[in-house]
Amino acid sequence: MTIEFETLAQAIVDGDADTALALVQDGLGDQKNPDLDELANAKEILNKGLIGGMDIISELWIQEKIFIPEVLISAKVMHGCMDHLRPILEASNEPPRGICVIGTVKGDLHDIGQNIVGMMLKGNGFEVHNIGPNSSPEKFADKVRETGANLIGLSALLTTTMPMQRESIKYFEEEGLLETAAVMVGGAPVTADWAEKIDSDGYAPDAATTVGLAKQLVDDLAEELGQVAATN
Ligand code: B1M
Repeated sequence: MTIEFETLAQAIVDGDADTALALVQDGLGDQKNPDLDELANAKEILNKGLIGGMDIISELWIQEKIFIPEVLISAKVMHGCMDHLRPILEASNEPPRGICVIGTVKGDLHDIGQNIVGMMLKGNGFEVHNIGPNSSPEKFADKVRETGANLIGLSALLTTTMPMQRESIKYFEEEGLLETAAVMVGGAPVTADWAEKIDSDGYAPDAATTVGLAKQLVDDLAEELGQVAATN
């Protein structure tokens, strides 16, 4: 028997932490889909249950049927559920195929999407340093220098904070960081056109696509720098 994803999504919408957590635990345990391995199962719970719930929240907010306090409660339940999926989604025994500093740009407090992207990158062999929401260009730059990162991920969820992606890229350029690191951008209002306009190296619309983009960017960079690119 597998868990009801609609019930899980509804528990996220209702801010019902007990039900949501119980369903996630069921989905990872006794009631997991027998046709899927542990990782595929965790991805299914994330995509169909948790992100499904946040999609409903977005719709209800647009329609002004719910307000910020309800959204915050749902976001908290989502974070609690993600804590249970994190160890599975992030598990990887390979040497890192790239080092990524990821965060949401200054002025922007949304962190659910970038946390998911960070988890997926970790699970696909990247060393990930998630510096969280409201991160200034200086904070990104410090972390890149400290970790020797070759990939920077800038998330923005507001049209008013998208220009901070451009500001951040300009700052990294001035600081000479872009000679050894590529920048990718994402977030609900971000588009491929915008990414090109602000001289980002790449854009991805969702976490799954970001993994492929990240691999491509570090391989291209390695080639440019005359290093041996990772395969796959
Ligand atoms: Co905010 N909010 N919010 N909010 N919020 C939006 C973004 C909004 C579209 C809602 C709406 O009005 N329809 C709207 C923005 C409108 C606009 O700019 N055009 C909005 C607004 C207006 C605001 C406030 C200004 C509200 C206010 O105070 N009046 C305020 C801003 C605060 C601030 O940041 N300074 C605000 C506050 C909040 C909460 C704090 C209540 C809460 C955030 C809680 C948290 O994150 N801890 C919140 C939420 C939850 C949302 C919505 C409902 C959901 C966002 C989310 O988590 N989605 C959102 C509605 C929407 O997006 N349609 C909304 C689920 C998540 C899995 O998706 O983040 O898109 P997403 O991430 C995806 C992809 O985009 C991509 O991969 C992820 C996984 O597939 N991706 C990347 C993300 N980052 C990436 C980076 C990459 C690559 C891919 O490479 C680096």
